[in-house]
Amino acid sequence: MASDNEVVWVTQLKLNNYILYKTIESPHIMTTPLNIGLVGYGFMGRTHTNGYKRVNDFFPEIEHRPVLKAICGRNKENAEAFAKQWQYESVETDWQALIARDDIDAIDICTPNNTHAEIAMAAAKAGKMVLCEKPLSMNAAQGEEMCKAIEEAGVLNTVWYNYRRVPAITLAKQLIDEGRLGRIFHYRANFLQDWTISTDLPQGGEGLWRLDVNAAGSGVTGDLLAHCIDTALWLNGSISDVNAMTETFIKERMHNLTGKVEKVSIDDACTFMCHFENGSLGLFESTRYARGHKALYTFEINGEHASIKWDLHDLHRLEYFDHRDDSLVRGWHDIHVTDTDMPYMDKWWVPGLQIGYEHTFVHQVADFLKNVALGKPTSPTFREALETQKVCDAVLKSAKEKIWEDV
Ligand code: SOE
Repeated sequence: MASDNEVVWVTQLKLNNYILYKTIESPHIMTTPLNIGLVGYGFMGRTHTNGYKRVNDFFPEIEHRPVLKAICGRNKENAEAFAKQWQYESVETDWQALIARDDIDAIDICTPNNTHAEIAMAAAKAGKMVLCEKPLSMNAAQGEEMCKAIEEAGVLNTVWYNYRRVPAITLAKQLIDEGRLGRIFHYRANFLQDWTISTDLPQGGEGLWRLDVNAAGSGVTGDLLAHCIDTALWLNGSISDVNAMTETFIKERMHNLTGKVEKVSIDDACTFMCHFENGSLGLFESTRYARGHKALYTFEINGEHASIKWDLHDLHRLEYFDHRDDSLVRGWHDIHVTDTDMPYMDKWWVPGLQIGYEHTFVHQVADFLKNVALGKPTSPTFREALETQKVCDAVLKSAKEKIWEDV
């Protein structure tokens, strides 16, 4: 057994593209603790915490080791239950008290969107590193304030657009950057869900704040299309202008916080088209009313030489068609992104064995920690995530005013 200060090194022997894992005990390798204070114990609190817990096991070369110092949530009982389940050392019920603590290095924000700005700016002012769940802010103006605060304080930061770190998507980025697709003509993305179709579903409060415009800022635009936009900006560059339509299918819902039936002001569905600055055309659709779809995030990119397709329900595969292939075998290649030369995959199992959704958060923690050692922020930074916010604002304005809107 390795002692606390020892790390079990995993060495890899590469044989015919097949990796054999051999576990040996290393001499004492000291890691530097990085004390995490996480605000919010919901779904995202769990995904991030899992990332912190797993990262050093699978990325043993990383110098920093996240320590689950404190979980913060308004409901003491829930926060304590979360601390017990996930092994946080302490509990806070006031995020300001958390930020005031000297033993916290990084604040991770997993609370509803309307609280991101206040917590992030206070954390930056106190000199803490800030990791913020997506979307960055309620709107671009608020996002700009957040960027200024972070930059003025000079603290390390990142925004959790986790899908960038699905190995198949990272591979797509690599193929595009290598120029394999040639000139890009089309970018198409969807994010379809069906969980808000019932008229009985209330809005507001824990779990359902995504339906409350005062907590979420917008509906599917900020929640789901924001993911599609972040990936698109990363893979295909800036968007110059948009033309959108939105719909709110269920106009009133009981509000959990007031107990009254109130107007629903979020967008239940949003479709937009756009021009990218590289000359390609974009088409995006998102809804929570696509019966049968739980989290169908897909995109397709069509270039002069080749096309790429990806689907979250099959996230470890990348579909690739290259017109330059010999015509007798030309067709869609189904790349099973599990070989050890694929992004991040040398850290996991043997070729053919895939990883999933939770690993994207482990990867983001790993990249964040590597950059902490270098003193660099991690992409997407607050400033980069602000670009997504600007597109969301333009989309919502275009839909409201029925016009083309510049980003
Ligand atoms: C909404 O249902 C949601 O949980 C989003 O908030 C996440 O960002 C997305 O990844 C999955 O769907």
